[in-house]
Amino acid sequence: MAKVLLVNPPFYRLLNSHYNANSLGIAYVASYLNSRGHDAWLYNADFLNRNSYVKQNEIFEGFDNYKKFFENEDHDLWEETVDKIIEFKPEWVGYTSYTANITAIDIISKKIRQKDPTIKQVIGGVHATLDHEILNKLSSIDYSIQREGEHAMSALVEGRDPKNISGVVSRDENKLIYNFDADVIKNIDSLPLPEREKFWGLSEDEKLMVDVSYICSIRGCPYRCNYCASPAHWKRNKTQYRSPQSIIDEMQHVKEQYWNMKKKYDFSASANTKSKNELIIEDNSTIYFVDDIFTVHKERIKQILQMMIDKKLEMKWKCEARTDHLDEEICQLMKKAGCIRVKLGFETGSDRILKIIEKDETTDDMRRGAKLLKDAGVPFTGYFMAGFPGETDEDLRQTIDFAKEIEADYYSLSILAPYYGTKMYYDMIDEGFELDKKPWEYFFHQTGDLMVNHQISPEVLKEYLSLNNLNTVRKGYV
Ligand code: B12
Ligand code: SF4
Repeated sequence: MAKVLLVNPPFYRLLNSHYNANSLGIAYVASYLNSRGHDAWLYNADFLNRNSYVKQNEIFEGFDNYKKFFENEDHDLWEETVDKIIEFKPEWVGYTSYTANITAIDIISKKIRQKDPTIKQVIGGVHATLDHEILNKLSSIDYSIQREGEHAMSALVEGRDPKNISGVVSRDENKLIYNFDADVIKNIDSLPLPEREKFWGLSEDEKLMVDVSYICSIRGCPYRCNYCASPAHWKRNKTQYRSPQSIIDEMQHVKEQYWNMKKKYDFSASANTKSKNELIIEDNSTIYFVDDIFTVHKERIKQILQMMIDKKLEMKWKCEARTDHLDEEICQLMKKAGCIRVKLGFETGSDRILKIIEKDETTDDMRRGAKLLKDAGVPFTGYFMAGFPGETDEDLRQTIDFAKEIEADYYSLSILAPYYGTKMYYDMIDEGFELDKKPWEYFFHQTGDLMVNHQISPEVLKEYLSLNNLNTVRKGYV
């Protein structure tokens, strides 16, 4: 039996906010390990014992303070994280990684190595999957795992030779040994439900503050938008779907096990919603389907929604979708089945830019989809971006007009950052942008630090950002 701690590194805390939700990637790896008799726990180093969240614009205004954490590797916050990990006495530590987390993982893993060199350290998740060379950059990490971690991590902790485990990158003297991506898990229904109990370092009261209502029903996305990391992370043609029955079972499980707990915390997590009570999202009493496009298969989604209604689940939920994967029947069923928010990536109001970013969707598709939701009475958040390569003032003006026209219930406005691993990232490097020289921790959008478009005039950009006066919210919650 191996003792394993799976860590979600600090991120929002460094921006003066926090995120208390259960991180599904490591929760799946933990439950799989536990089902095989190991002792795997989750440690969310981003957790904070308070219920105030800062607004989206405040998060990004705090970017300078955020940078300071990375300049001081001995900051108390890193020491606190390391102490919590050491206190667990793990044999194995596994970090989940978005690109923005890599420097934090480097700082933490080096300190762990110094304090106890016997602990084996592994990195998995999005960045580890996208960056085959990550072990060359993280000197204290022993193994990196590409794509799904359940099988590869259990093979590692069970002592199989890393050189022969699919998905594992290891070191041999001075070179790396690759084993390609982990084999795709074809039957995701067969996986145990994600871990929702073993939270390291939290008191019983604090455990009630972890939002365990996140559900993943699809692994992957069949589209190819060139600013998005999903196609490279999951591989478009390998998208896997859970059965409707297993999703309903998980919803029922969450409701019965966790929604009746005595809550000692104001669960209204949306920071900017006081004026519209009906739109407040409450942690731990709203299911969040984290799938890239929950509605991607029309017949499948209709079946799921009908089952939610027939089983009288009466649970609130939110999801991500595309406007071209909605129809009247789906929207009506969504409303009846308890949907309180659909997150829609409109990105731009310019059809020219939609083509350039290979969105495979038009503004007319978007108008149609937004109207279907409105007619059915399902609230939606509109996600927009500015600063695409080649975008002109005229394109951005079209975005501003379009954003107003569609009358979303909430808006999330970003300045584009080409994420590591996206087609756009490599195209920009080919064009001479030195994105590969930027610190990892800059790789999240909205700050403008990774802006690649210098032809948009400051006035129009300001006008776009002033849409902030519309109902903008903290990213992630709506
Ligand atoms: C939900 C979500 C969030 C939530 C996370 C909430 C939470 N507590 O989990 C919120 C809203 C907070 C969020 C925030 C951000 N997100 Co986000 N998010 C997602 C989303 C939609 C789903 C993630 C998920 O749960 N997947 C389901 C699980 C099962 O999959 P998984 O995490 O990949 O885990 C599997 C493997 O990767 C692997 N694995 C994962 N971790 C580990 C660890 C070990 C040790 C091992 C062995 C294996 C392993 O095994 C898992 C099971 O097979 C993805 C897109 C997507 N579909 O993946 C984007 C995505 C991960 N996010 C992204 C980004 C950019 C961000 C932000 C930077 C955005 C921002 N500006 O704020 C922040 C960063 C937050 C941070 N902590 O650093 C990008 C990452 C791109 C990149 N190169 O880093 C993605 C891919 C979106 C995209 N399409 O481009 N996000
Ligand atoms: S932006 Fe959405 S639709 Fe496009 S590839 Fe990414 S997840 Fe799929």
